[in-house]
Amino acid sequence: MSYYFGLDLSTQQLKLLVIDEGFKIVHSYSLEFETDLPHYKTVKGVYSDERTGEIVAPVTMWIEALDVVLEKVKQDGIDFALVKGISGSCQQHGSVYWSDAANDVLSSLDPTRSLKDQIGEACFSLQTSPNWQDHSTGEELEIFERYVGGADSLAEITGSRAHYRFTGPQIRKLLKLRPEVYHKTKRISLVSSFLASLFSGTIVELEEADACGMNLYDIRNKRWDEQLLATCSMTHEMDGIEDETVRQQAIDELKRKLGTPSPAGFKAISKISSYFVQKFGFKEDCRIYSFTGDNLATIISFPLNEDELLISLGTSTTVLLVTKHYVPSSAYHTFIHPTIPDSYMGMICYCNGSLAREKIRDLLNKKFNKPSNDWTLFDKLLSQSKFNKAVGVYFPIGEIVPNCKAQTIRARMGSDGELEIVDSWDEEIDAGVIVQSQALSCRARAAPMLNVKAQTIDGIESLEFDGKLISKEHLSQRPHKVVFVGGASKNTAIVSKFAEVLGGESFRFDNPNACALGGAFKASWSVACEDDGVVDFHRYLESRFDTNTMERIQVDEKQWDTYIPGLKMLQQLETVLER
Ligand code: XUL
Repeated sequence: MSYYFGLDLSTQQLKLLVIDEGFKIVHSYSLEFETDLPHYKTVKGVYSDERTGEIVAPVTMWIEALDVVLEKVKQDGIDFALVKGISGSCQQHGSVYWSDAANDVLSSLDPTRSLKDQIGEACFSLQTSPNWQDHSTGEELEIFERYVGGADSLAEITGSRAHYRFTGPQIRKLLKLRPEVYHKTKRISLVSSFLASLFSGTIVELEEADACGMNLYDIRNKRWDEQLLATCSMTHEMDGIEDETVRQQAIDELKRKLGTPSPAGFKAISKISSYFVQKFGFKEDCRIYSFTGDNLATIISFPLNEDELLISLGTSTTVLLVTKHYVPSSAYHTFIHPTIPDSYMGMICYCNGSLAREKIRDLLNKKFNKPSNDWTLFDKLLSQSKFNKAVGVYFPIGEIVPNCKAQTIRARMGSDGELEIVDSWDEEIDAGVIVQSQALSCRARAAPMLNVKAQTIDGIESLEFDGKLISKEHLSQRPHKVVFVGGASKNTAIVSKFAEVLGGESFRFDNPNACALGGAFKASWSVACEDDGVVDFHRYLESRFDTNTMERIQVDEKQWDTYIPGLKMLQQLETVLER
C-alpha cells in the first residue's frame, strides 16, 4: 500500500489530499487563512491597498498553515511511512523573496520545533508575496511590452502579453521602489517552488511550466530571455543603460536569484528533508516532485488530452486546453504542459462570465415579475433558443478578451447580410444570445490551438480576432471533447448551450479538489515513471480515473454548423467595440 500527498496552496486556503495507488482519496484536510489563522488579519488570505492596487499575502502565514495541516494529519494517525511521493498546486505568479539566511535554516531544521518558529522573518528579504490579484504594476506592463516591440512580440517569446500579476513586472516594480530589498534577496521562488522548498529542506528550482507565468521565460528555447531579464533588472538600453558590462552584471544577478527552471516532467527534485522524517515518520526515500501552478494542476486532475477543452464557468470564464502547437497570442496564455512532453496548455481568461448572465436573468425576471435570483425563466428561454443570426457583447465590467471597456452591444444580421447594431430588442432574446455569444468567442479563440481533422463546411472564411488571423481550416475544427467545471456548470441550460456551440463530446464534472488532486496524481505518476519505467501520463491517468464521476451532456450535434455565420458576426461586432 502506498500513499501520495497532493497539496493546494491557493489564495484562501491550504488543502492536503492523501490518495492511495488506486487514486482513492483516503483523507482530506483544509485550512482557511482568514478564519483559521485570524492573527494574520488577512481578508480572504490577502492584504489589499486600494490606493495603490497592491495585493499581497504574508509568507509566514503559509508556513504556519503547513504546520497546522501536518499536525492534523499526524493526529489522525495517518502512517506517513506509506507516503511515496509529494507534489502540489499553488496560486500562480506570486513570488517569494528569500534572504541569505534561508538555505541554512531550511537544511538544519530542528524536528522538536515547528516550521513557523524556525523559518521566520529573517529568512525573507520581503515578508509578503505579491498576489495574482495585484494591480499595481501598470507602468511596468507598458515597459515590458514597449521594450520588446509590443504585446504580440512579448506573447511570442513568453506565451503571454504583459499582465499586472506576472512575476517579471512585479520584480521590476520591487527593484524600482525598494532596491535595497531586491539586492538583499538571495533567491526568488514562485509560490509553487517555495512550498516544494519547505518539503525539500533547500531552495529548489522553479518549475518550468509555472515559470511561463512570469513574462521572462523564452518558451521555444526553454531559457530565460536576456532582453527581458534586462528589462526586469532596469538595465535595458531603453532604460538609458548603455554600458554592456553594467547590463550583464544586472542580468547575472537576476539569473542567480531566479536559478534555472527544472524541466516539467516526472523527475524528483529531492528526497523529503530529514526534518519531516524525524518529526512525522516519513520514510527517507519519500520523494518530492516539483509543484506547479493551479491551472496547470487542474488540467492534470483528469485525463484531458490534445484537442480537448476544459471550460470553467465561474464568475469569470476560463478555457484551458492541451495542444501540441505553440501558437501564442496576446489574447490568451500559453504555458509549457507540466506532464506531457512537447505539449502546451492554452488558457483564455474572460472577466465577464456569471455576472453578465446574472444581469440578463435579473432583467428578465423584472420584466415578468419573477423572483430576482431565479433561473427558471432564463433557462427556459435559453433552452428554446436557436441561432437566429443575432450576437452580442455583454460586458458589465471591462473585458480582457477582447481587451475593451465595459459595454453592452446587441447586433443582428440585416437583410443585406451585413451586421446591424440594434439599440434594443425583446429581452427574451438576450437569454440565448448572451450564452451563444460567450460560447462563440471561446470557439473562435480556441480554434488556432486545435489540430483536429477539419470538416468540409461552407460559409466560412478566415477571420481575424485580436489582430490574429484564424484560418478557415482552424475554424472548421471541432474539439474532441469539452468538459465543464465550476459553479455555472451545474446549470443544465447553460452547459448544454455552450456544448452545442463548441461541439465535441461534452461532460460536466464537479470536483472541488481538482488542484490538489492534480498534484497527487503527478506524484503518483512520477513515482511510477521513476520506479517502473516511463509511462505516458494520459494513459496512466485514464487507467485509474473513475469516469463515472463525469456526467455526459446531451447535445443536438446538428446545431454546430448553424453557428458558423455567428463567428463572422462576432468578429464584425468586435471591430466596433470601445477600447
Ligand atoms: C492565472 C491566475 C489565477 C491564479 C489563481 O493566471 O492568475 O488563476 O493562479 O490562483
